[in-house]
Amino acid sequence: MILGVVGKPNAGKTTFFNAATASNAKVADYPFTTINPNFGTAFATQECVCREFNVKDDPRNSLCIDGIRHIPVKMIDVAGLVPDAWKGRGLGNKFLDDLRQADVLLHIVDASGAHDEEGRPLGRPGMYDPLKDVSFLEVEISRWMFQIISKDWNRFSRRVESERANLIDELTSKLSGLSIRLDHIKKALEKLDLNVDRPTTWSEEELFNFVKELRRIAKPILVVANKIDMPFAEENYKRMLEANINAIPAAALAELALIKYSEKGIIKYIRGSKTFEILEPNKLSGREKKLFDKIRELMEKWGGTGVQKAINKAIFEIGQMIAVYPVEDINKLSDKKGNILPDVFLVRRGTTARKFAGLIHSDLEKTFLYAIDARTKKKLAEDYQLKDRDVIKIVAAGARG
Ligand SMILES: Nc1nc2c(ncn2[C@@H]2O[C@H](COP(=O)(O)OP(=O)(O)OP(=O)(O)O)[C@@H](O)[C@H]2O)c(=O)[nH]1
Ligand SMILES: [Mg+2]
Repeated sequence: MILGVVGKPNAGKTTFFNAATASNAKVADYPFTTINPNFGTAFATQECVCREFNVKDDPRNSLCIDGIRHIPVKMIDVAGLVPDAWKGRGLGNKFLDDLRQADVLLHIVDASGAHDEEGRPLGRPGMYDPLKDVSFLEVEISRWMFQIISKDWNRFSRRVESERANLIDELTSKLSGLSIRLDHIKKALEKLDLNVDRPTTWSEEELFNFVKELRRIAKPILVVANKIDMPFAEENYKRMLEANINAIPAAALAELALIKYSEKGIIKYIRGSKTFEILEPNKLSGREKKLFDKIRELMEKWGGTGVQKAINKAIFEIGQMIAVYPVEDINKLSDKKGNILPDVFLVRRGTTARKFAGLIHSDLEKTFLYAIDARTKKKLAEDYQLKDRDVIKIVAAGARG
C-alpha cells in the first residue's frame, strides 16, 4: 500500500508529508518548491491488541506507543499539479508518473483559498474557491491515465480481438505498472455498458468513461482541507461537506510542530491524539508557548490536527486495508524467539487465512493447513476472511503444531 500526496503548488503537501514521515523535505511559500518526489514512511495507527490481551508487547516491524500500534506505510510527496499538467504544463507529466505506484491519493487542498489555481499567492485568504481544486484534480488524474491508456489503444484492442484474448487479463498486464489490478478493471467494466468482446468499437468517449471509472476505483482520492487554522478555511470546509465532498479538516503545519517538538522531548504527542502535553515548558519561548496554545485550541475544536485521521481514513476506509497480527504461540502471543506480538501486517480486506500465510512466506501458502484465532482458540479454515485486529497462528504441514 502506497499513499500519494497530491495537489496544486503551495497547498502544504510537503508540510503534510514531513509531519507524517518525520522528514525534513524543503517547504516554502512559493510554488514548485518540490521538484523531485520525496519518499518516506508514514504510519497507519490503531489501538494495539496488546491492551485487550493485557500483555507488554515487543514490536518488530512496527511501533507501539502508549498502546497505539504504528504500522509503516510508504508515502510519496510529488511536485504541485497545475491545470493541464497531463499535457506537460507546469512540471508536467513526469511528476504525474511518480504517482504510478500510489494506491490512494491524499489531495491536499489549501482550504483558506489564499492561492490561485496555479498555487500563486493571492495576498490573503478567501480569494479563491478551493472547491474548484477538487474537481480539477480528478480531471487531471483521469486525463493523465487516459493519455497513457489511449496512446496505443487501436493496436492493443485489435490485437486482443484478433487473438481472441481476454480483455480483462490483457488490460491487467497492460496497466500493472499503474498499480491497477484485475479486480479494479473488472469493477470498472461492470459499471459500464461496454462491449468487452469488441474493444475496437469503443468510441473515444466510451474509453474515457472507462478510464474515469477506473481512476475512481484504482486511484481513489481523499480530500484534505488543509490550513484549517486560517481564515475562511472553516466555511470552505463546510461548503465541501455540503457539496458531498468527504473532506478531512487538517492543519499540517500544527502537526509538524507537534512532531518536531516531541522529537526533541519538549512535548509529548502521539500521532493522531486529540491533545498533547508540554514536558519542558522552560525550553519554550513566549512565542512558542503562544503557538502551542493556539494549536491546543485548534485541536480541541477539531479533535486533533486531522493529519493522522486523514492517513488512517485513506488506509483503512478508502484503501480497504486491515491489520493482522500473526503469532507462533497463541497463548503467549509470541514468535519463536518469545517476542510478544512482534509483527502486524496491513492486508486488503477480504484476504483469506491461506493468502495471508503466503504474504508472510510463499512456502506457507502451499503447506497451509489451518489457522488458529488467538481470541477464541478456534480453528480457521483456509478461506476464512481475516478481520481487522485479528491475531492468528498459521499452522502448516511440516511445521510443529
Ligand atoms: N497556516 C498554515 N500554513 C500551512 C499549513 N500547511 C502548510 N502551510 C504553509 O504553506 C506553504 C507551502 O507549504 P509546502 O508544504 O511547501 O507546500 P507544497 O504543496 O509542498 O508546495 P509545492 O512543493 O511548491 O507544490 C508553507 O509556507 C507552509 O508553511 C497549515 O496547515 N496551516
Ligand atoms: Mg512540496
